[in-house]
Amino acid sequence: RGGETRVGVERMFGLMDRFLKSDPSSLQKDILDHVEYTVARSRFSFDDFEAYQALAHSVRDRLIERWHDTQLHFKKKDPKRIYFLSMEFLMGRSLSNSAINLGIRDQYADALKELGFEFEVLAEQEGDAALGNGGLARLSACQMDSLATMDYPAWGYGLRYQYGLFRQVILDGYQHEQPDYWLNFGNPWEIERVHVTYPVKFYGTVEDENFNGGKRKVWLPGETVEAVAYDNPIPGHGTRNTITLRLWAAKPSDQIDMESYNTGDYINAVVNRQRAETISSVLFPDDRSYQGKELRLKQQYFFVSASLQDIIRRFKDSHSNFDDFPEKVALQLNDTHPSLAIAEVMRVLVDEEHLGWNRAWDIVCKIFSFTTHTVLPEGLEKVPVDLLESLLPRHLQIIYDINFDYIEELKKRIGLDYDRLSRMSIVEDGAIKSIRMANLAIVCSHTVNGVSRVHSELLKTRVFKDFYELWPHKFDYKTNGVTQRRWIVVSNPSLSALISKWLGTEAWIRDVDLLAGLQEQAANADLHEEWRMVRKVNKMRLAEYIEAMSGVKVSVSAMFDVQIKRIHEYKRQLLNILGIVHRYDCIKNMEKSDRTKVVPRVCIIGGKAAPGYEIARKIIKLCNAVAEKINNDPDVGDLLKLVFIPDYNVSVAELVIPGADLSQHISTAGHEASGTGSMKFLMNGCLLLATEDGSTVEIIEEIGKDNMFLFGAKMHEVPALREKGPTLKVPLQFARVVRYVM
Ligand code: GL7
Repeated sequence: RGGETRVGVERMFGLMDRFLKSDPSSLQKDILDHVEYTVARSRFSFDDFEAYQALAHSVRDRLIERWHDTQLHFKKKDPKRIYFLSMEFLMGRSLSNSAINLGIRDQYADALKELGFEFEVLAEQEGDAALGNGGLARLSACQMDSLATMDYPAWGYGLRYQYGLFRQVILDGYQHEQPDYWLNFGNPWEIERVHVTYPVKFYGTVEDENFNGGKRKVWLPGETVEAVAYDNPIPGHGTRNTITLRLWAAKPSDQIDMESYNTGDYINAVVNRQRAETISSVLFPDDRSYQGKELRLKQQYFFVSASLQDIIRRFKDSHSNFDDFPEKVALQLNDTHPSLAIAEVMRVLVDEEHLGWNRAWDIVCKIFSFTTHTVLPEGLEKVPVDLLESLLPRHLQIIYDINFDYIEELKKRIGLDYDRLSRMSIVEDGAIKSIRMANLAIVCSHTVNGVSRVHSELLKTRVFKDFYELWPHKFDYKTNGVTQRRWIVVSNPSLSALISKWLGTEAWIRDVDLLAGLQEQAANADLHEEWRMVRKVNKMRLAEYIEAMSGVKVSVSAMFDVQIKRIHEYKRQLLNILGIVHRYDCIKNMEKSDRTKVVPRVCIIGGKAAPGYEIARKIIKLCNAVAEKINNDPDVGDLLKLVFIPDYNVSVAELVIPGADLSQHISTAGHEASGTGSMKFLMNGCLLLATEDGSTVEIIEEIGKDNMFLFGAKMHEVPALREKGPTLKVPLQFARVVRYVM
């Protein structure tokens, strides 16, 4: 914990004097200078997008100032650093978040007004940074914000994909994917570090070499690619602590393949070099499994190797003895995706730093901790041995050696229980011999955490039962959270102002527990009235968006019933749609006089299906078909509408969540490791319709069963229900759906 950061960074170097000024006329000058010198437009004629670019650069200047101060401070203090390794970060837009965390959003808004621009309008010019799939990736982004705000000396490491998560276009009700080349218009929030580059090696062979009278392994790689750092400063709120999200891009290495140049095949040589860039070109769009793809493995090693070279270089800048490494370095593995880092640290310490296996192993066991985000054993990553052997031959040897020592140790602890030994082995001897990345991560980490209490119970009793029995002390849980800065302050400014007014402080923006103070006013009619007004305005904004995106006019006095998340069978959008069909059916069969009792409802569904996930794609088509039918039935009118919001992403969530009355989190109990959407809706005063799954269990404890609509089977009831199979009613329901849709 960098507890002293705030005070420290501020006092150091008398920095207050160096702040760029933030009064409206300084800001205006700044923006206009950027229009002229950065965007290269005339300061007398520029459009909204150019104004956004200039504004973003002006905010970025202020970020950079604090960011440099933070680096200097930590360099001097040399605290233990947290390194958060994640393949995915769903950052969304940065402008509002940065300006708010810097405490100068309102000053900018004033400055812009005089120039004839509106802050919010410019903020919407920014595209989303969608370098991730779903909850796991957005969690990483929220964690970066919190680490900065809470003054941790933390670094995030990831990949700078050129194509983020695909754009979803709906044609004739079907999902179509379009590439998201998000860097097309530049990215003012990143700083390219042309001098922070590392070679990353692949393929080749491992040879034995004579060394100190013995033998040692030497990896002779077959391909080298350069990793270039792109830094994204992440400002904390109410602190000068501004941490770094360092993303790696692949570039061709400078090491020239003389062979091809000499043979005169210049064009092919250049084209081959250029292929290196494909490593960081595209994010895999499946949100759960990546089994057996070479490019995916390459991406994993590429980012792990570059990050570790960077981390070790930073450590060696001020330390000469690796025994201090665990005092200065904590490596958090965000799911199994970065777990090659374990083998890589061993390789560097043994092969390059010549520490000796036992000493290196001792260090490795102290530095890694592992967060798992999965419930299902089939969701656990496995890497085919053949693939690893060809791409990273030395790492495979190291993993085998780790496994050998570990299994020997295990035999001493549990005896010759071969079934259990084979379940716990890092190497799986199946039809396709594979490395179980989760087993590797558990064996080598000092802490393994689940992401909610029930998730952790599932890990202990099912998914990792064998490991829990062996090392109960390693297992822990950290229930997911979301940052109120993004999910209230940025996305719902009117609610934010209301909360600060009624609490009489803005301190809740840093300390979310203070929101509980509103309980004292729970019965206050004025607060209710203001709250309703805020909701209404947000609903109007959302209704406009719905009309613009889908052409459907919705009434803001209807209840907005929302389910937005990745499309998955276990998340049960299908059940929601069947429920909507049933509601439609009821309304149609109702006496006219009874219809007055129906609460008008706008059902909103949004989410992307993984491109290869056929059933999920069909659920989208079904939703659109049902919507078509219902929305065009004048007999039902405003009593029921269904809208599929296309291209769900962080910015769409920021718009939809503040306008929701009811939100659905209805996964089959025992399937959602945590779920974080529910927390975002809850913070915005939305009611939840939920199953007892993941973090909902803890939400129930916090807010009480009476304050939410609990729904569906409990976890322990699910197996018996599955056993029983479908009841007779189900085919009838389907028959109805088919009748309505066709
Ligand atoms: C997930 C879980 O499914 C989700 O329940 C959890 O909230 C999230 C963050 O911990 O991680 N695991 C996963 O692979 N994805 C998730 O969203 C994509």
